[in-house]
Amino acid sequence: MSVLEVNYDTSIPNNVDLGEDRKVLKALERWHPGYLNWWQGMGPDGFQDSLVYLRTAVSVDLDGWAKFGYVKMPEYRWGVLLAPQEEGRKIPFGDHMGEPAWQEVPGEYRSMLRRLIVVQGDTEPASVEQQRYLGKTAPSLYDLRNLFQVNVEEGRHLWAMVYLLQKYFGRDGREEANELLRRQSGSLDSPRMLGAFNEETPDWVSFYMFTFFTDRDGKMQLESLAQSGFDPLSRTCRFMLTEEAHHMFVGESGIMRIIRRTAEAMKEAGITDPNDVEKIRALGVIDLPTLQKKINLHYSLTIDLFGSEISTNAANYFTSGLKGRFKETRIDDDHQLKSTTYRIMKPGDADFIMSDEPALTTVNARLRDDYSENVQSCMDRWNKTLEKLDMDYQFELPHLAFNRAVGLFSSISATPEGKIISAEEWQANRDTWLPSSSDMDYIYSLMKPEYETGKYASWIAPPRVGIDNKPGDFEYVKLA
Ligand code: BYC
Ligand code: FE
Ligand code: FE
Repeated sequence: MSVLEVNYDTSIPNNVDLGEDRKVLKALERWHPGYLNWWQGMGPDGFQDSLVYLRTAVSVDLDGWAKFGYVKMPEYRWGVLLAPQEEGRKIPFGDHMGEPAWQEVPGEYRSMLRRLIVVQGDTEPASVEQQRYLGKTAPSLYDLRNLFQVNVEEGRHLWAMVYLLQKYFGRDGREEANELLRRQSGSLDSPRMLGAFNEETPDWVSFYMFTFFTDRDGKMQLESLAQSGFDPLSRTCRFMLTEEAHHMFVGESGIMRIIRRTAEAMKEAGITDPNDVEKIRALGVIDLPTLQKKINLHYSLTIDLFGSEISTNAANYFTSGLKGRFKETRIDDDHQLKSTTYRIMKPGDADFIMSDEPALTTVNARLRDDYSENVQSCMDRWNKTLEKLDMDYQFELPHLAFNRAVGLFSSISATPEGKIISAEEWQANRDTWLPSSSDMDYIYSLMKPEYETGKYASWIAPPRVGIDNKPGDFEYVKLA
């Protein structure tokens, strides 16, 4: 069997020789019932007996790694899949740069490494919990299938981190693995670890925004962890990234389809002003200003996930070789950052100032900037589409300082345009910048399920191509 193939003979599909690693296999088998219990209790509400046309990873060979077929979600084969080991891989940055990548946990960094793996692991089930009720209001079977694909893969991402904890961290790894099933998104006494993962994802616009913005934070963080000197983490993250692409596609194309549908309905009704919210809503579609408010919300929540702009945690992760920068190996510098600087924006007395800070303590800010650049280029595509559709409207990312709860900007109030204002003024204008309860009520009023094969809810256009090249009237989910 090629090293790229996945072994489906053990109870847990894997390409890490679990069949030979009885101790770890046993530990994972002991964790498995709790996971299934969590999936049934906190995963998609209903639909557990439906047949969903899902992809399952059967190989880590990037040409043809997945196979498609109807699966009942609880029977999905969640597996442990690592990208192939790179012969002679060296630690690419930090104090240990140039040394052979670690195949075992470096003792001196054990707790830092465990913390990173736990934080990463915590977000995966959190997102499934946040998306739990969306199936009830899916705009089509195609979208329902995409939701469930994302959900089972986030479940697999949890497995990926739990494997590292069980294999490399002994008893405390096992305890952490159990805790990952105990914390719950939005819970008052044991919430998920990071802010955005305790927010609600109450409707499909939120879902597309979440997969567009927040799964993209996932991509950026996984890219930096894929640089890790701890080779098993690097390999795990590299394979997770292949799945992540689809999650972001679901978000980006979802918003694009909403835009298309809105433009089409406006044209039919002869409405030319995108800000004529009332008339547009009367058509049963989502107006662009409301989408802009959703962008403001999800972007600001997601950039909080990068941590403080100036962070000694981040510097320590970097120096110890555990977490690198985006595309670390392609950056042309010393990869040690002992004497270089990075320019960041900071709040000044009345305005913002640019400041050169040590590059080492600003790696969070740099990753966030790389993220923002990526988001902007995708948003440019939405804006191009708006132009082509003759819509007199362009989306804009809000200023970095807008609506922040983490980092340098969290102590000030700023408008989306980046004007510093008083907290009172901010509150008084909140509903013009962020979705108000009536905006949310309107969106929610549109959330009626459309389960008929090949049909789509009134507020969203059909996709241009199906999943796995299936035709438009393909039955992506056979409801039980
Ligand atoms: N909320 O030095 P600081 C994904 C804490 S998404 C709450 O500023 P640091 C996915 C921080 O933990 C990717 N707490 O930041 C997407 C620290 O606490 P301690 C997930 C926060 O540590 C969609 C303190 O504040 N992966 O995969 O440099 C669907 C000071 O921290 C927050 C990762 O994040 C917050 N927003 O960086 C499914 C990668 N921000 O330690 C999945 C792993 C900070 O003092 N994690 N804090 O108690 C990391 O690299 C880092 O933990 C962070 C924070 C980048 C998150
Ligand atoms: Fe994930
Ligand atoms: Fe994801």
